[in-house]
Amino acid sequence: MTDHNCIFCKILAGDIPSAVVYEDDDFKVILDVGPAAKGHMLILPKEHYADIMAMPEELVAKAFILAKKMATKMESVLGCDGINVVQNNHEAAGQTVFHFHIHLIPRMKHDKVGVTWKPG
Ligand code: DGP
Repeated sequence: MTDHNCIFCKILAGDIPSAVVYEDDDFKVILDVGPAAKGHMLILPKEHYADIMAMPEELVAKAFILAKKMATKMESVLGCDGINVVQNNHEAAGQTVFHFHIHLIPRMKHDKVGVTWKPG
């Protein structure tokens, strides 16, 4: 299902351009438009779910398995020292786009990346 008011649904439909890193039947992985660090990616399910609570368990599991695969690839391709895997739910936790997504943020030792989300 698609939410026509959702910016990520518009990206997934190709109505708004994005830099696509990976795609399969269930997900697209794109670069974040306002990266916390170079290579900051977002894993987006193709179906619209507002947050993790709204999403079927099987798809949540697939999303985090994909996060593991992308993080492994990210480490070998970018040579980063660490990776933040972040997933915000509801405004109080820092969610600004209400379509489930997982952030993958490459980190380097001693980098100056600020924490852009609230811990909840
Ligand atoms: P969150 O705060 O967890 O809901 O993260 C939303 C992220 O989505 C934020 O890091 C910026 C990113 N974002 C917002 N609009 C766009 C867009 O139009 N394109 C892309 N690629 N990323 C976007």
